[in-house]
Formats: sequence, structure tokens, C-alpha cells
Amino acid sequence: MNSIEYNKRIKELFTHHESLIQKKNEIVEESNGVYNRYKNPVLTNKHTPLIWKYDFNQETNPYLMERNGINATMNSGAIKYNGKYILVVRVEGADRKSFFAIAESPNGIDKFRFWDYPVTMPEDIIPATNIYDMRLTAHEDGWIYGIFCAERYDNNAPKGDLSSATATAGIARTKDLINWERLPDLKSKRQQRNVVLHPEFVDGKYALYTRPQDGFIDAGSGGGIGWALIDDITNAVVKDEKIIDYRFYHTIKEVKNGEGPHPIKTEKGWLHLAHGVRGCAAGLRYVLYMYMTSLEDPTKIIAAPSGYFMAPEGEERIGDVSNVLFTNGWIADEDGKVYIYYASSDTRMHVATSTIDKLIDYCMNTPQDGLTTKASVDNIKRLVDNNLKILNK
Ligand code: M1P
Repeated sequence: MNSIEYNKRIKELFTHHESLIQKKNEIVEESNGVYNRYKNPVLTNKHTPLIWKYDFNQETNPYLMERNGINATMNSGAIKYNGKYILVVRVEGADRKSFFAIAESPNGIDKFRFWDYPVTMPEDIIPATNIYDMRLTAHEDGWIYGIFCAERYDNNAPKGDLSSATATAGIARTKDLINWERLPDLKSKRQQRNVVLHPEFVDGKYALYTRPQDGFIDAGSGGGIGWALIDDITNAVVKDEKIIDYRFYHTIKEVKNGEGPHPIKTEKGWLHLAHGVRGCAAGLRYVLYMYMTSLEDPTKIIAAPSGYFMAPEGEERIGDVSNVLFTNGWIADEDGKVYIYYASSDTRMHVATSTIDKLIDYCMNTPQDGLTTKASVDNIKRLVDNNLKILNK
């Protein structure tokens, strides 16, 4: 390739990449009334900057090959910052390592563009092999916290076992999303993933949603989503942990659950978004569900709609880990619009939109799970009775 052709190909790469970023997103008209999905994913591996992947020096890359492959853009924390919709994206390289990178959009539904450099997360504590799934919290103490999973090889693994790992909650904080201060990892008797910082002090303490687990994968006897008050966030220790959202047999969260982003405060209570996992012949199925807790006592559930809020549909069903929806980011605007950022099948990022009022109505008026077929049929019969009275008037 001569230098003219080489430069032409570079230009083509950038033109193609820019047209992907500029692609307008549109609402999918069909909706269940609770939220709207959008036609295009907001981020895929193809959206990642070309300057991360290619070496544009013809001398060192004469065939203009990708040097760093990017596999997926998934499980992203979200925050509105300086008027921009910001995602702290879990980017996974072809080498399986995840890292954080920031993408911003002017409107929350399209035109997400990555910043030039991935996040430099200090590793001045015990270095981790892999870090992922950051939950962002603009805390009332003035810091923006990022809590994420820090994965390390399990030194107690039997000889020859190269896949056993441990999950710990890593903690960092920032004021500008560029410079991060790493704090010591959360100290807990159990392994932890899906740990989230509540945005307000509770009884003068920091409050964490936890997900105690028996092993790296198994939630096991962990029970569900927990709650722990922390005296000092710069040396966070789980002393007492109580389960606030239990798992139950034959529900969408039978095998595991985990808090999504931090809950949104509303006049009626705290709105929560979480993921639930059940097993089936095809493997694990991850869906999103919601619940609400009391403003007076954030550990008390006041609404628990049955079943899933969102489940994988269409192309969302397929990816690196198929049949998975996962969320760790949402943004509530001043006007009550809510942007729900979710990943499908550990591969790509999407947005769905709703409003605070609709989500409260969904939580308060969707029947609870009666945990049996009879209870579900009774619910439907009650609705049919009422509807027939109205329709036959
Ligand atoms: O592969 C699905 C998800 O599995 C884990 O979630 P959990 O701990 O609840 O099982 C995480 O590794 C998550 O990143 C991943 O999306």
C-alpha cells in the first residue's frame, strides 16, 4: 500500500466511525406503557475510538491492522455531569480484561462518544486482575463515588485450577471523572459484587447496598440484596449486614439478584432497579426488576411488583453471555424523565426511557408475586371481572 492509499483508508475508517456515532436513535413505537425501548444500541464495540485500536503509523503498521481488539461495551454506570449524559462504560478487550472508559452524549439517547483515554484507575491497593461494573453515586458529602467489582485470582484454589477467583467491592472517588482517588476495598466477611452507595447519609453514616455471596459465582446462602451502614468510607468495613430484598423459589430472582444503580429519591419513596437471575435448561437468565423502599426507613420495602420489568428481546438475547439484561446506570432528569441504561448479553449498551411518575405507578400498582400459580390466576381473574364490568356497561 502506498502512502496515498494508506491515508485514504484511514480517512474511510474515520468517516465510517463518525457516521456510526452520529446515527440518530429512534423510539420503538410498540411499548407496554411503562417504558420505551430504542432501535439502536447506544454503544457497541464498534463505537470505541479508532485511536485505541489502530496504530496509524505506516512504518509500524504497514497493513493498517487493528492492534488492540475491543470485544464489548457493557454494564455502565451513569450520571448527569455538566449537562452531559455520562456513561462509565465497562469496556472489555479481546484479551478479556475489562476497563472503564467514559462516553458522553448531549441528549442521553444517541451520539455517545468516548473520551480519548480510558480511565486510569489507581491500583495503589492490592492490585486486581480485572475491574468492572461501576455504580456511580454523587453523594451528599460532595464526592462522586464509583464502586465496582475487583476480581483477583483465588490463592486458595487447588493446584491446576486457573479459574477460581474472588470478588471484592473496589471503591474510588472523583470530583471531575478524570482524576480518581482509590480508597481501600470494602472489608466484608463474604465476597461481594454489585455493591452500591446510597446517595444520602443514613443515621450519619454511609449506607451500602451489598450482595453477599458464597463464592465468586454463587450467591448461595447470601439471601439477596443486603444493606450495611459504614462508619468511615475511607476504611469501609461491613459490620452488620441485613438482607432487605430476599430471593424466593420460583421467581425471576431465584438464583441471584443484585442492586442496579443507586435508587432514585421520589416523593413516594426510593425507586430501585435491580437484576434477577433464574436458571433454566439454556443456562442462567438475567432480567431487570424494580422495587421501592420507604423514605423514612430505606431498608423497608413498600412496593414489589411481581416478575420482570425488562427481559431480553430480539438481538438483546444474543451475545457473549446470551439471555442477559444487566443494569448499573440510570439518570433522572429534572423534568421527571428517566434514562435507563442497560446492557444486553454482556455485549452492548442500550437505553430505555420512562418517567418517575410511570415507574412509581408501575411499582405501586403491579400485583405482587403471590408465589403460586393460583395467586397469579386470581390476579388475572380480578382484572377480568373489573374489565368486563367496564366494557359491558
Ligand atoms: O454475565 C452476567 C453478569 O454476571 C455477573 O452478575 P452477578 O454477579 O449478579 O451474577 C457479573 O459478572 C456481571 O458483570 C455480568 O453481566
